[in-house]
Amino acid sequence: MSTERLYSLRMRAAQGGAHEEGGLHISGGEKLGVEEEIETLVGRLLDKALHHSRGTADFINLVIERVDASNCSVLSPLTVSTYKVSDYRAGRQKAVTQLRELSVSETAIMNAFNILSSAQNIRGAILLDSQSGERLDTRGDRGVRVSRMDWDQEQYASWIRRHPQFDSPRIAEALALATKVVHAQGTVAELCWSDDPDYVTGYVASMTKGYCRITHLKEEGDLSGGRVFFVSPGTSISGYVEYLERSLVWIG
Ligand code: PML
Ligand code: MG
Ligand code: MG
Repeated sequence: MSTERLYSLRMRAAQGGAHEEGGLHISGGEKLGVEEEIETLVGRLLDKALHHSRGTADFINLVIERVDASNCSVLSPLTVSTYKVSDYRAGRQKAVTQLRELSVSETAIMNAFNILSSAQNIRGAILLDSQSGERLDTRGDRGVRVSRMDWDQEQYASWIRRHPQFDSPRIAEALALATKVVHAQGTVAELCWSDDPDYVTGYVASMTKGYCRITHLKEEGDLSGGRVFFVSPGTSISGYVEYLERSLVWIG
């Protein structure tokens, strides 16, 4: 675990100009690393931005910020399970059942599916009240960008040795994000599927059920996707967003 001269790296890439000028969101990524790792991490983020199934980026925003390494928490990755389903309809039904079991209301579930299946250009997460289903953030297409979390590299190597079937940067990144999100005070569950047209597996994450992958949550070729966080009624949204965007979390 790195404790000195630690940097947060945040990338977002778009096509057709910057996101704020109407460009199409291509990809985003976040990493933590010490000074000597920055070049490598920047390389990985640029590679992700420039070789993407959503298109070729012509706008890349990369922010590298020194962060206070003394103030961090360490979270164990959520337990991962995979539900194999034959198509996205069965997958969505599975996700609905899980969200119901987590006491997310029918309205909130319906709103989440409507948002994710029509969203083609949201780069962060949408916050929904887990009971009323109302949208709680005021970020528009920007959404809430969870950052300042990453795997401890040694812990990741050991985790992968125990879970070789999950050896992919995409799963590593999504699991790190979901682990941070689920530990935020106020999170009831997260529902996610990728906005990449060639990746149809998504997940429902929660404290009680862990990270439950569902092999189909959309059809191949579909550009829709993103993340919805279901939040308990009465949660302070400014504190919630502050934790997701600013607090430092090592996964391991
Ligand atoms: C993404 O690609 O942005 C999200 C991927 C979510 C699912 C990853 C997995 O297969 O567990
Ligand atoms: Mg993404
Ligand atoms: Mg994506």
